Amino acid sequence: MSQKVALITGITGQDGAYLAEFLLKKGYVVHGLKRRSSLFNTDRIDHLYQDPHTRDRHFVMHYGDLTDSTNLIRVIQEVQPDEIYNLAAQSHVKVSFDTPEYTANADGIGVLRVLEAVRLLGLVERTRIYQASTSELYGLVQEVPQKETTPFYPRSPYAAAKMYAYWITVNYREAYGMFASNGILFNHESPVRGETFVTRKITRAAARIALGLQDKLYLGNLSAQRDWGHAKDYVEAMWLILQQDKAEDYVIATGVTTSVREFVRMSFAELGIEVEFSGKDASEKGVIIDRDLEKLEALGIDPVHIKLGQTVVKVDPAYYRPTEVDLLIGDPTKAKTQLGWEPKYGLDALVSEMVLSDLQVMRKDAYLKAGGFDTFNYFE
Ligand code: NDP
Ligand code: GDR
Repeated sequence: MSQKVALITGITGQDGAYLAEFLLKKGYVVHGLKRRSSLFNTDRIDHLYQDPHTRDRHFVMHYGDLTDSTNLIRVIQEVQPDEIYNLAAQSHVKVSFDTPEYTANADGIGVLRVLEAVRLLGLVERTRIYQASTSELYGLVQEVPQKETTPFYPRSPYAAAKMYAYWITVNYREAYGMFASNGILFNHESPVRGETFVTRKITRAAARIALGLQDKLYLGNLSAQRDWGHAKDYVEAMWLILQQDKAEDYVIATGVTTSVREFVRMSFAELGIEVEFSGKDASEKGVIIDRDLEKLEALGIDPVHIKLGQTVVKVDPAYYRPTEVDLLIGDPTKAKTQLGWEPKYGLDALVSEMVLSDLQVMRKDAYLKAGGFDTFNYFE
């Protein structure tokens, strides 16, 4: 049997990197679409890179953008993919309020461009399409836990664009018989999660505070609740969705929800630092109330930076969203029964992996600082 060929848009992102690795292990030839950038933007996939002069390459990158139809048509024609994973998007909910038109173009119409390219190139029979849909579609709570039949109520330009993307995918499936499926994925994180999403912002800051590189972490809505899983588990679900006999849409989630506040507590606790919250709304703060000296020592952290009574978390309303999604908790029953999908990571393991990875990363900054070099943190 010939090797399967996959095209991943958004390959330089968190999910793109995990999925590329997953598909390469399965023996696929993986093509990826990356945007031109004035700086290198391939950190997450550099370990997969193959020199263009290598014969029989399994990993090939193409310049492209979801806002450019002719580019997408050319790349898809060249690659002739068996499977397209459309992961590219302006994926930050808060930023979508600042760039609503661009977000609609890339996240909404971008999907239409991919679907049309496949149709116009006569690849409907050959190419299966996965669309990266999102739990943000559920927005304002209508029902919990949220499942495939729960009504949508988008609460941001991002979610509204993804709602168009969801339905145009369903429409092309019904109108043209395409194998096109939505994975409605709840939040999923990892050590390579973008640094401005809340989990990574927290694990990064906890590591920096422990190493004396930063005093405080400013956050927005501490009461928001999310169903957080691990990206590694979720890319497996994407693949399973495209291996079915029939194209359908699936919720992918853990079924457990946790507040941002609790995620903060868990992250500091992983480092042997106990944080307690007091106050309300914008005056709420998190203070160090205890430290586990044995744990700190085992992790090589100097307790001098961890002062009892020190405020390490404050609220900055600048991080509030004009309209918020308060509670997400998914019901993955359909994925479990039909796909045989089961997440391997619980929240404890996810937090632990992220915090310990950031501790490693931040140690580099600590060495630089100790050597007299300035380090700059954009996220304080
Ligand atoms: P990231 O933000 O980490 O990655 C997004 C990717 O899309 C990056 O490779 C980015 O390129 C690329 N991209 C952005 N705009 C364009 C464009 N106009 N043309 C081409 N490429 C573009 O997101 P994740 O990996 O976390 O998420 C993957 C997908 O899944 C997204 O569509 C997201 O909306 C969706 N999703 C994510 C969830 C999550 O919890 N992670 C949950 C549900 C859905 P660059 O690196 O150059 O910025
Ligand atoms: P989300 O993820 O909006 O759910 O979208 P994010 O981590 O940005 O926010 C989660 C919740 O935390 C609250 N919050 C903060 N968020 C950020 N980014 N920064 C803060 O300082 C902060 N303080 C509190 C937010 O208000 C929110 O309630 C992610 C993205 O990956 C989407 O692309 C994806 O579709 C959804 O998950 C499922």
